[in-house]
Amino acid sequence: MLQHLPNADISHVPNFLSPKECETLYQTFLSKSIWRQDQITLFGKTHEVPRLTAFYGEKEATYTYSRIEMQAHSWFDELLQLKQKVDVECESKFTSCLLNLYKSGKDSNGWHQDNEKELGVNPEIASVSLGGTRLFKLKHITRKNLQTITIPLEAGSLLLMKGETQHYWKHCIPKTKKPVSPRINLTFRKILQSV
Ligand SMILES: O=C(O)CCC(=O)C(=O)O
Repeated sequence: MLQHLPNADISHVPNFLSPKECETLYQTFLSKSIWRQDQITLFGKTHEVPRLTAFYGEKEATYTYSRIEMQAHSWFDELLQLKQKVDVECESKFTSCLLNLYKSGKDSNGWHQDNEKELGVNPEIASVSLGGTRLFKLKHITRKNLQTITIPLEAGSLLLMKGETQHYWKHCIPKTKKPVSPRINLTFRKILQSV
């Protein structure tokens, strides 16, 4: 499915991974990833980031968002194999992966653009989902008359954002009161080293 949205280039492949692959990979990434709990200071108040994260990639890749700096751990086999499968599907070559673990519906990812300078002018982000389905929301930054878009990200799906999407659209994973299973999301990114 392709989202025909203005100022965006977004594609969604619902069955990128089989249910069996999803099950195995979920357990593997849950147990093998080096998860961290970061804190964020907003308006002078310090909060825990409402999810766990882990960052993997090529040697010396660093990624900074919301003033949190992450140093890449080296790829492990299953993650590198998934990256290679994503590279083929997206006809791209990703260099890093930020994993998010949403333990329950209380965990979330607030409205943001992935527009850090190390992602380049037109960031390309491929997002693979495992575990419970969560809603992915998109809203245009300047055209307030455009409706918010909601895409349920099911286990095994791949969402690719590229082109000028990050200049014009914010995205988020809102909290939910509905019962949801834990979810692991893997966002493959290209980090430019010289910025
Ligand atoms: O969990 C998701 O699907 C979105 C993750 C995300 O927006 C991010 O890591 O920047």
